[in-house]
Amino acid sequence: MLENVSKALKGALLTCVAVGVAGSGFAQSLEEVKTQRGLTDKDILAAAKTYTPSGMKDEYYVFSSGGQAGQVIVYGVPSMRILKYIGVFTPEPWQGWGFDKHSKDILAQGKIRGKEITWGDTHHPGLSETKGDYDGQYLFINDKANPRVAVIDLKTFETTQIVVNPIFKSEHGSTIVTPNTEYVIEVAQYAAPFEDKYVPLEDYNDKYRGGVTYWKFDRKKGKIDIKRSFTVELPPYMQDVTDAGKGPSYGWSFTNTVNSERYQGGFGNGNVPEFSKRLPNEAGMSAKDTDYMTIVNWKAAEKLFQQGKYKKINDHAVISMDDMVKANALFLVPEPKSPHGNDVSPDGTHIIVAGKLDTHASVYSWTKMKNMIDSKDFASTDPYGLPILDLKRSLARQVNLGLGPLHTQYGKGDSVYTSLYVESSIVHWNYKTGKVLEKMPINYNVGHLVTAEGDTVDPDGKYLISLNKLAIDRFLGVGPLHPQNHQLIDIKKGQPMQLLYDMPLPLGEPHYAQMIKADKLKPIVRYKKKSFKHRVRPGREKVVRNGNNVTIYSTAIRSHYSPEVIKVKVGDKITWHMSNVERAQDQTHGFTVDGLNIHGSLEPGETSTFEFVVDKEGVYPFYCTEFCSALHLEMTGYLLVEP
Ligand code: RUQ
Ligand code: CUA
Repeated sequence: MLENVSKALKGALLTCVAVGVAGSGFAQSLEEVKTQRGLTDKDILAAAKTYTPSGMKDEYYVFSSGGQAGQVIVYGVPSMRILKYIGVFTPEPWQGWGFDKHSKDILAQGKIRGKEITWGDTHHPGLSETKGDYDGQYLFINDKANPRVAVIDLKTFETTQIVVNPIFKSEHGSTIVTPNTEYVIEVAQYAAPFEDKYVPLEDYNDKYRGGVTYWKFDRKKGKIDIKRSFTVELPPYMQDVTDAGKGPSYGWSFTNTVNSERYQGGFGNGNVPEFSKRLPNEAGMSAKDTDYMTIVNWKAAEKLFQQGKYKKINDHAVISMDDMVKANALFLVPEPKSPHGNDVSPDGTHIIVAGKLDTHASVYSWTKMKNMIDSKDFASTDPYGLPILDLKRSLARQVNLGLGPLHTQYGKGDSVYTSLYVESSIVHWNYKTGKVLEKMPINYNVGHLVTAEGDTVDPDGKYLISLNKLAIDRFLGVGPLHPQNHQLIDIKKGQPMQLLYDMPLPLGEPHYAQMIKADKLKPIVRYKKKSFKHRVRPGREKVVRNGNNVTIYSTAIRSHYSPEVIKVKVGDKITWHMSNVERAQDQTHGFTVDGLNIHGSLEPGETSTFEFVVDKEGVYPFYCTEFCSALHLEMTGYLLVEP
C-alpha cells in the first residue's frame, strides 16, 4: 500500500510541477516545499513510506530496551512514533511506577542481597513465542548490571514480576526465550563465585564460574516459576550473547563465550602489586585466536533437574558441568576471536556467529555439529572436561563481510543482515550461498539491528532498524551527551536497501529490540475492576480508624475525589485505597499528596494503594496530576493533619 502512496505522491509531484500552486489544492506545492527544504525525490519517497496521517496506525510494534534507564521503549513502525516507556527496574513517575504500593512491591522483588536497586542496564527484550513465532502475550527484559529478569504483560504493558538471579554477579545473554516459552534463558557474563563470599583471584580457575539459567515460565500464571528453574554450571569464561535452537536444533541453546583465556587483568596503579604489571584486560582477554560457542542441551538439563541431579546454591538448583558432560549435553566449538553475535536461522539449521575482531561471519551447520555430537567425534576437551568439536568440520562457510561484524538478523528467504560496528554499515548477504549482496552506510557505529519478526521461524523482511551507538552530527546539539540513533531501513525484496528515517532516542542505550506485527497484540483499554482486592465502589467511600491505623477508601471520577476532606492525626499510619471508577477510554486520573513522594496514575477501572505516615502536623493538599477535564484544577482535596 505504501508503494501506492509513494506512486501517488510522485504523481502529485509531477502534477504540481506542471500546474503550480493553483491546481494542487495545497497552500504550497510539493515542488516548492522540496526546493525550500532542499529535499530530493528519494527523501519524498522516504517520507511517503513513513508518514502516518493522524488516525492511521502502524504496522509493527517495536520493543526496544531502554538501556541504562532500566525501562522498555515502545514505538511504532514505519512511523517511528514513540508510544510508551514501560517502567521496569527504575521508578517511572508518569505511570506511578515505584510510587504506589503495588509497583513498590514489584520493584522490591528486585532487591539484591537485601539492597534496593533503583536502576537497571537493560539489554535484550524477548517476546514470548508459541511454536517459534511471537505470540504477543508477554515480553521479558534483562538487567545486565544486577542480574535480573522482568516479565511484562502485553495486555497492560506493565511489569508484573522481577526475578533476581541468586547465583550470578552479572549477566548478559538474556532474555532469550525457547520456541514455546518453556524457558527464559539468562546467561552469566563476568565469572564470579556462585556463593556470596570472598574468593581470591588466585582461585579463579577452580572457584569462579559462569552459567546459563533456565527460568521456567508458567504461561497460565504469566509468571516465572522460580522453584522449577535451574542453572547449568559453566567454566569461568565470559558467556555472552545467546540464542535458542528451533526446528532441528530445538532443545538446544547456543552461547558465545569470550575470555577463554580466563584472563583476570590487574593492569594499573592499584593496591594489588602482584597483578599491576600485567596486560590490561582487553589485551589479555583477546590474546587467543579463538574462543568458544557453548552448546547446551536444555532438554537433557531439564531431565537432570527433574531427576534431582543438582545441588542447591543460595536455594537455587545448579547442575554441574560434570553431570552435563556425562549426559552428553554440553559441548564447545571454537569461534574466531572475540565472538559476539550468535543467531540461529529461522529453520534452525544454521547459526551465524560474528566476531568483532574478525572480518568474517562464520556460518555453523547444525547438521554437521549434531553428527559429531551423536558419534562422539570430538577434537579435544577443555580444562573442565567439556568436549570440543572441530571448528572447520562444524562450519558451512565463512564469509568476508567487513570491519567489526556484530549481530545478524534474518530477512526473507536466505537473506541476512549483519551490523558492521567498525565500518558503520549494514551488510546484506545470503547465508546459504555466502554471496555478499549489498552494503549500506549508517550513522554511526551500529550495535544490534532488528528486522520485522526477525527472531521467529518466519521473518517478514520488510523493515530493518539499525540501533546505532553514536549519533554524532545527526540531530540538533543537546550538549556532550548525544541521543542514540535508530535508523529505519526499507528492506523490501527486489530493491536496494533504502534509509527511511532517523529517530533520536534520548533514554539510555538500547542494545536490542524486537519488532512484532501489531495485530498480534490485544492490549486492554480498561482494567477489570474485580481484579483489585481493595476496589472502592462509588457511594461506599469511607475513612476507617483502628488505633493509629487509618484506612481511606476513596474514588476518583471526573472531576472530583470522594472524600475531599480527610482529617488524621500526626503519626497515623495511612493506607489509602483509591479507585478510578471511570469506564471511558483514556480517562486517567493522577493522585499525589504534597511532600510525601507518592504518585499514582489511575487508569479506568484501576485501584491503587498508597501507604505512608504523616509525621508532621499541617495542611496537605492532594490533587489530580492528569489534565482530565475542564474542571481538572478543581479535582483536589485536603488531608488535614492535626497535632
Ligand atoms: S549486546 S550491542 Cu547486549 Cu551486542 Cu549490546
Ligand atoms: Cu482527574 Cu485531573
